Amino acid sequence: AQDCQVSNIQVMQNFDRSRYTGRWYAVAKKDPVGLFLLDNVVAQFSVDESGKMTATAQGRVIILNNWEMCANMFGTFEDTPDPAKFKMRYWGAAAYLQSGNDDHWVIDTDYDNYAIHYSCREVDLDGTCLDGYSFIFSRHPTGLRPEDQKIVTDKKKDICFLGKYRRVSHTGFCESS
Ligand code: AZE
Repeated sequence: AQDCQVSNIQVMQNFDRSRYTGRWYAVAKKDPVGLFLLDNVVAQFSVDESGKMTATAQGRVIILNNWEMCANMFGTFEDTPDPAKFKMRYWGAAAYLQSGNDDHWVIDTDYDNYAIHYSCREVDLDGTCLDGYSFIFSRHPTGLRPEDQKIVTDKKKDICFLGKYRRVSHTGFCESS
């Protein structure tokens, strides 16, 4: 099932954005090229009155000349024909933070414990992902439940990012800001 073609990646069936709302703790991440959220990454998803999905995210970053800070980020999601595939426009609370427009795919979630997110920024000529990132989220700040770990490992393989993740530590760095 893994030919690593971005266009063949299976996403969550019948994705329910309202069940996805609330707080998610990043427990692992696969980095893209360039600047990225380092650790202490927490995301909060909402659905507004009109049904549009929005999110905020926090995470430790190091910008410019080794300036360490907590990045407060915002994202708005544009729907696509697939309910689990979005376009995310994102920006920082401060102008010197990053902004952009990325794919935002929900690969799998049980809504109550784990979620696997995927974003390919650049598809290679052969159809595989040349530059992408992914977050493994948990509802629990302590990490994934043992029973969810195999599901997550299988999905990492399906999206061809197995072995490319790093653990995301939570030290409280962003809790005061
Ligand atoms: C994501 C999900 C919730 C909303 C947002 C997310 C992504 C944020 C970034 C932030 C990068 C910031 C940098 C600052 C210097 C996927 C966690 C906005 C990609 C690099």
